[in-house]
Amino acid sequence: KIEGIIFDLDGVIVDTAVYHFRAWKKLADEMGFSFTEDDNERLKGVSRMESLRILLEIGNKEVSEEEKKMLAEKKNKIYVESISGMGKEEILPGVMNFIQELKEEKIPFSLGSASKNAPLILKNIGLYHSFDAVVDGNDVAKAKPAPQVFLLGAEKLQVNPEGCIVFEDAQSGIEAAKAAGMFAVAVGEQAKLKGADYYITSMEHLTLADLKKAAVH
Ligand code: B16
Ligand code: MG
Repeated sequence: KIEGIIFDLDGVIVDTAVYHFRAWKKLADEMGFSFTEDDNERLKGVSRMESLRILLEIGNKEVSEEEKKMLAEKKNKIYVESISGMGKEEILPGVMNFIQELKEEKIPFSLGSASKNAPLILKNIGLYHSFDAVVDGNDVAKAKPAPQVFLLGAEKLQVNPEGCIVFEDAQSGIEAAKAAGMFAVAVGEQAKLKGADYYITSMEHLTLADLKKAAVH
């Protein structure tokens, strides 16, 4: 039985990955190394500081702790500016219909995002109050692939982890969902996402009936 649903934010509800990518790329450009969209795959679902660590590794740069802090702040400023103009129109296709179905069937749902900017984004797209609970990068000490972010979501929804279905677009997130003992739905290119229980290319055309069938196995 489906007790609750947990959505990742970036890449599932909205496509902010492209904004993250542009902001990190700007930093890389300024530091004089290339950073590609393929490189960016490694940053999806990963916390801000860990993303920076990976970026610096790609660029083969060693910087002081202080400089790291500065770089992370700089990236976030660029990022926050780019998401400030976001609105409802950026909600990905299929999301609103699916949420509507959940509401009709009284299945509670929460957000499970690594982003400290998640509340801001949800408010910008007008969905903050639709969620029964929001867990984001401000609430957890251990980022994905640690299960904490999703376990806290189940707790807040007052449901069992085994009854939860997680929608994720990142490898780290799928690993986190599996570590939490949940059913993991990968959203995106199947070849890039390993170990999920069910694969969809996007939220478009997804119905609760399909999901129920898939989750029974
Ligand atoms: P922030 P998600 C993640 O969100 C992004 O996928 C990841 O690229 C980003 O580094 C992370 O949030 C932290 O974001 O810098 O805004 O705190 O996919 O878990 O919703
Ligand atoms: Mg994501």
